[in-house]
Amino acid sequence: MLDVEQVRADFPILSRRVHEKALVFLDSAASSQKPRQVLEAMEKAYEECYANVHRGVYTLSEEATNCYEAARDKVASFINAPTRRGIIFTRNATESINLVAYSWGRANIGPGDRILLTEMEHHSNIVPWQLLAQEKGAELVYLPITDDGLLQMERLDDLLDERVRLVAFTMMSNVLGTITPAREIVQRAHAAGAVVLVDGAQGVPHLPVDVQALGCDFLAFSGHKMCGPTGIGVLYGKEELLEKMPPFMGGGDMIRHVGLYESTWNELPYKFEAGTPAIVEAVGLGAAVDYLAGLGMEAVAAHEAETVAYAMERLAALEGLHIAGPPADRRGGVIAFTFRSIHPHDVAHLLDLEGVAVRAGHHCAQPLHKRLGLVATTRASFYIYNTTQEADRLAEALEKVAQVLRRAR
Ligand code: C6P
Repeated sequence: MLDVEQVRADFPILSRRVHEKALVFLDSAASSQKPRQVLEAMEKAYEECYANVHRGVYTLSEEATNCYEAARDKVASFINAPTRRGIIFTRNATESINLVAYSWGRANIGPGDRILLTEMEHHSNIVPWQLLAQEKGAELVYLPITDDGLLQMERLDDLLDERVRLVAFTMMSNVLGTITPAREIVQRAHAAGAVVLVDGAQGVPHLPVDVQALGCDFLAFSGHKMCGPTGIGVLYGKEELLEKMPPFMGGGDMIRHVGLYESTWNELPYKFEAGTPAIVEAVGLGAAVDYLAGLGMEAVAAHEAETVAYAMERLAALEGLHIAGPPADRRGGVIAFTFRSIHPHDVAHLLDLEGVAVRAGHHCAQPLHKRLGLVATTRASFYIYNTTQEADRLAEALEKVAQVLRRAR
C-alpha cells in the first residue's frame, strides 16, 4: 500500500492554504500536482544540460539528447511497449488522438466507413473523428451506456460490422469514473477487423497499463495528469502501423532529406516529431514515470479504489446528493455528482471558500451529460496524495454549502 503521508510530503503545493484553510485538491483528473522529484529534474535539466536536441555535436546538446531519449525509454518501459520506436512525444492526449485522425485516418478512412466510439467519450475523442468523418463521408456510431454509466457490452458485436474501420474509446471515463473492459473491447474489435485507439488520458495515470497485454494499436495520454508537466503527451503506436502512416506535421527533425519539391522522412519515432520538441518537459515526464513506477501502479490503483469507496459512502449519505456512474468497484478515482438543485458552479465556488478544489461543468463531455439528462455536474477527483480525511473535508464542506443556502432562502 501507499504511504500517503510520505507521498504528500513530496508535493510542495499541498502545504498551501486557500481562504485560510488547508488546501484539499480534488481536481487531479483535470491536471495532477507535481512532486518535488519532477520539479527538481526539470530545474536540473535547465541548469546543467540544456540545449536543443538531435542537432548539435557539442557536449551539452549530446547530453540534452541523451536525457530526452532516456525519457522515451522510461515511458516505453512504463507501458511495456515492445520498442521505443513506437513512443511519440506530442503535446498532450488531444494532439496524440489528432495525430492518428489526421495521419492514419486520412490514409485509411473513406466514404461509408464507420468509426465506433462510446457515449462516455471526452470531446478530444469525439471531435477529431467528427472532422475526419465529415471530410471523408464516413459515419460515427456510438456504443451506448447503461443508466448507471457502464458500457452496453452486449451491443458491441452488433455494432462491430464490416464497415467499422476504427474503434476509439476511453480506458476510464473522466466523468463517471467507469473503468472500461479495455482488453475485451480490443480483442472483439480486432476480431471484427478494426484498428483500435485507446484514450488513456485517465487510465495511464491511475492504472497499471501494459500495451502488449492490452493489444491496442494506439494509446494516447498526457504527462500533466500523471505528475508530469504540461506540454508533453504520448502517442504509443504499433510500429507496423506507424511505419505506413504519412507524417502529421512537416518541419525540422522529421525529415531524412529535403529537396526543393519533395522530401523523405526520418525513421520512427522522429517522423512524427516535427520541430524542436518539449525537451525539458519530456525530462519531467521521465521523472514522473520514475516516481509512479517507484510507488507501483498496483498500489496507486489500490489506494484510489480505497479512497474513492470511502468518499462515495460519505457523499451518498448526504441528503439530495446524486452520484453519476457505477458503484465504487467499477470505477477509478472520479466522482461527479449533483447536489440538491444547487448549480454545480455554485457548489464548486462555495467549496473553494472551504479550501476544497473541485471542477464544475460538463468536463468536456457534453454528449455524455446529455445522455445522463444533466447540464453539468460537480466533480471530485482523487489521486495518490488524497486521503480519507480529505473526503471527510469534502463531505463536511458540502454540508456547510447546504446550510449556507438554506439560510439564504
Ligand atoms: N480531461 C478533465 O478535467 P488533454 O487536455 O489533451 O491533456 O486531455 C484530453 C482528455 C482526453 N481524454 C480524457 C478521458 C480526458 O479526461 C481528457 C482531459 C480533463 O477531465 C481536462 S478537460
